[in-house]
Amino acid sequence: MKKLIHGDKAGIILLDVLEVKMQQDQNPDEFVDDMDRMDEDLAIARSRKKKHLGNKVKPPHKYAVILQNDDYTPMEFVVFVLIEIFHHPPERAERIMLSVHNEGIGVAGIYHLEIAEQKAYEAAIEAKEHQYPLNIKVEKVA
Ligand code: TYC
Repeated sequence: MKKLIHGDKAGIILLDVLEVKMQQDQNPDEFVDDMDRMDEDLAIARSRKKKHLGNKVKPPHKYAVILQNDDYTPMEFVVFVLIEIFHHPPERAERIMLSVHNEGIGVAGIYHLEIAEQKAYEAAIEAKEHQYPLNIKVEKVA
C-alpha cells in the first residue's frame, strides 16, 4: 500500500507503508532514529525556507521592449509593427513611432520577460523579412 505524504523539503515523500511497518518491527531503534532524522530534516528545511523567503513574495521583474531609430525603416512599417505585434491602437502607434523618430529611442511596451522576448523576436523577424534594419532590444525595467 502506498501513502503520499506532502512535505516542503522534497515536495512529496512517497512512503511504502508496508516497508516502513517491516522496518519498524524488525529494527525498532533504527526506525525511531530514522523518523527523528526525518523530523529534523523537515524542521531544517522549513527554517531555511523561512529565512530565504520570509513572508515576502517578490513580483517578477518587468522588461521594456525598446525601439531604436534608423534612417531606412519606413515609418508605416514601424506603425504596422506597433499595431500588429504590440497591440497599440493606430493613433498611439503613430505617436510612439514619431517619438522614436524624433528622440532616437522609445518604448514599444513593457512585459514579463518571456512575452517581451517573444514580441521583440516577432518584430525582428518581420523587419528581417522586409530587409529593414529595425533595431529592437529588451531591457530590464529598474
Ligand atoms: N526614421 C525612420 C524614417 O524616417 C522611421 C523610424 C521610426 C525608423 C522608428 C525606426 O524605430 C524606428 N523612415
